[in-house]
This record gives sequence, structure tokens and C-alpha cells, in this order.
Amino acid sequence: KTVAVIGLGYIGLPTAAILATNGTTVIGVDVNPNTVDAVNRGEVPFVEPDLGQHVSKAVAEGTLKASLETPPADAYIVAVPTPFNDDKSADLSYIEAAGTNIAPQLRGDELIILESTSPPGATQHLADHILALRPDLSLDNLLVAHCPERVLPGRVMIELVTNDRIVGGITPEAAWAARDLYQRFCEGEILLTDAVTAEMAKLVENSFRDVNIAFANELSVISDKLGINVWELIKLANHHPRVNILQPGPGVGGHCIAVDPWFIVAAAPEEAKLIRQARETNDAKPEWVIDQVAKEQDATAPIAVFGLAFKADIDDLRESPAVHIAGDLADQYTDRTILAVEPHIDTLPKQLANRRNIELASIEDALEQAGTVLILVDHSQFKALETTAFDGKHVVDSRGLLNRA
Ligand code: SAJ
Repeated sequence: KTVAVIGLGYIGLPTAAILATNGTTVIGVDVNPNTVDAVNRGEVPFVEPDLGQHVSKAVAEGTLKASLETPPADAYIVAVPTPFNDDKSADLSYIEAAGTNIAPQLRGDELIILESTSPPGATQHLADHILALRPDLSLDNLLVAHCPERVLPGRVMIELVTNDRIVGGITPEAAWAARDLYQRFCEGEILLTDAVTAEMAKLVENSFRDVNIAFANELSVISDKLGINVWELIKLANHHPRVNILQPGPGVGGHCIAVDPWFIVAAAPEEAKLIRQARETNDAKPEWVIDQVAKEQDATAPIAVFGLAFKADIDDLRESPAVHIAGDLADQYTDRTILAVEPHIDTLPKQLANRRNIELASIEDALEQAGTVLILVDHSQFKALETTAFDGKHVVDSRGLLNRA
């Protein structure tokens, strides 16, 4: 049985590789010729531990090939992006394009799985889109399901195997068929439901985290006003057996938690009040952090930002509040140099590189030159510093790095 994986990104390529190393014949499809060429050479175009070995092994054994064209296959896994539009509604054009390319290849009885994080109804929309192009087929002979991924970047090859998996079918037959496919590599529990519940489950998981981070971020702003230490406050409250408050930060980054709750808001704008408010609270946090810099009057020395990544110990700068803060500081303090300390990169991302008063700096140089320091990411390299390293500086510690026991 051949499986075609549409979209060879952070989820599609690991899924293709793990299926292929488990003996399934896999054709990976991507619109980017560089990605297709890299995979066919057995290489991986981005960083993810252990993925390289899986891809090179599968390509060498002939079970994994990449292509620009969607081939005939027994099963299709769609793992394309679902960005949102300016009005926060989901952009389903990549999913529709995948459906358009799959439709002419179908003979009936194929399984089509949507893995992309999707607003409620997207799987049904994909099925309708394909059936409109192929009126000769119906849901009696086409199996369409949604199986959201929940792997954590950096642990993808482990979590693909060990995480429990939700499988939601447009029909029960579709869910059964998808379960059989995931059983080839997934050792976690496979939980069957309908497609729209599976779509919501993924969105709800990330919204749960967003709402809880918003609570922590709101506490940090309240604590600042009341003159108390939020890190001590949370640590004390968390001694209660049923309280587990998350950590405040400079805002929420990454392309899941800051995006997915909007899909719920778009689906139920009147009802999703708390979910919307959590998004707005987290999105407002970078500005609040920037405002803390102005509490220091008449300063002229460089401002150092410690960390640009969206969270600790990764090199991923996408949707990072730290990048946003560094850029805004450069615009706001045009007469001061912004020293960006990010041990995981050696060139500034392009949204920062175009500003003349921002440069990458080492930890040592930043500590020597800066008068103001913003701690935006709790990278291990920063945690390893003595707290006295920041003595004499105006420190805006958005992660509570200096308050850790
Ligand atoms: N953050 C805080 N305080 C906290 C925890 C996180 O400010 O106490 C911030 C982080 O610094 C970061 C953001 O939230 O900017 C998101 O980080 P994260 O580690 O919570 O999550 P992601 O985006 O790396 O991965 C999440 C995971 N979802 C959940 O934990 C519910 C992952 O399992 C999903 O697969 C992934 O989203 C996804 O692809 O949806």
C-alpha cells in the first residue's frame, strides 16, 4: 500500500519518514523544488533531532521518495499550513489546493487524512471540495478523517511514536481505516471520534495552554502594580494541591498556541469570550515589557535583549515576542544601540537586520556595554550566569530568571 504525504514541513516530513522506516512505501509531495531535491538526496531542510537518520535510511532503502506531483496512492496524509487571514479567519487555500491535486488521482476506496491544524468543519470542507470535483465518488467509497498532530518541536521523532492520537472520521469507516494506518508506527493509544470533535480537541489543547499562560501574564502585571514579586507569588500558590499556575513571560510565541485559539473565536465569536481575552492579554504582553524600559529615565547606554527565540533552548524565531520586542525597542530608542544576545543564531533575522541600531552580541559584550537588560528567553546559557552578572543594570526580567531558587 502506498501513502502520499502532502506537505513536507515540520509535521509532514517526520510522518513520511516514520511511515517509510516502518516499511510503508511513501511518496512525499511538496510545492518547493528545493525541499523535494533535498529529501531525494536523503537530506532534511530544517533542524529536528533524529529526523535526518530516518530520512536518509528510508531514501537509501527506497521506501521514501519526494515529488512535486501528487501521485495515485492508497492513502493521502495532508499536512499543509493553515495560516489565518487578517480578520483571523482560517485560510483553507492550501488544504483546498491539496484536495484539487488529490481528486483526479482517486479511483474510490482511498483514505484521505487531514493532519493540518484546522478550524471546525475543515475536514468536511475538504471532503466536499474533493466530491465536487469528483461527482462520481461519494462518502460510501471515500474515507476522509482528521488526525491532528500534537508533537512538540525538538521531540517530534519520539512523540510521533509515543503520544496518544485522536482520529476523527467523517464516517466511522474512515476513522477505522485511519486507525489502522497510524497503528503502523504509533505506540500510544488511538482514540476514535468524529472529525469535528477531533478538530476541536487540537484547538482546545492549545487554547487551554494559552488561557493558563494569560492568567500568569495577568498576574505579573497585577503584581507589578501592587509591588509584589510574581515569581514568589506563583511558587507559593502552587503549593496548594489543586493549583498549578504557569509561568509569565514576554508574550506567547510559536505558530500553534498564538494561532489556534483564533480558530475557535472565529467559529463562535459571541461565545468564545475567555479564549479571545486570553489571546489579547498574551498579545499585549510584549508592549508591557517594552514599557518597563521607560521606567529608567534619561538613559543612553545600549539596551541588551537576552534571547530572541520563542522559548528556551531552541533556535526557532518564528512568531517570537522577543523578536517583536527587539524590533520595537530599536524603533523607539533610535539613539541607543540594541544588543541582541541569541546563542542559537549567527545572523539576525530579516525583520531585525534592516534596522541600523541593532546588532548581535555575545553575552560578555552585552553585559559589559549595556545599561538596560531585558531577559526575554530563559535559555540554559542565561540561567548559568551568576545573578550578580546583572548588578548595577536596569533589568527587565520577563521570565523571572533572576528569581529562580
Ligand atoms: N510559555 C509561557 N509560559 C509558560 C509556558 C509557555 O510564557 O508557562 C510560552 C513559551 O515561552 C512560548 C509559548 O508559550 O512562547 C508556547 O510554548 P509551549 O512550550 O507552550 O508550546 P509550543 O508552541 O512549543 O507547542 C505546543 C504544544 N501544545 C501544548 O502543550 C498544549 C505541543 O504539544 C503542540 O504539538 C504544538 O503546540 C502544536 O503544534 O500545536
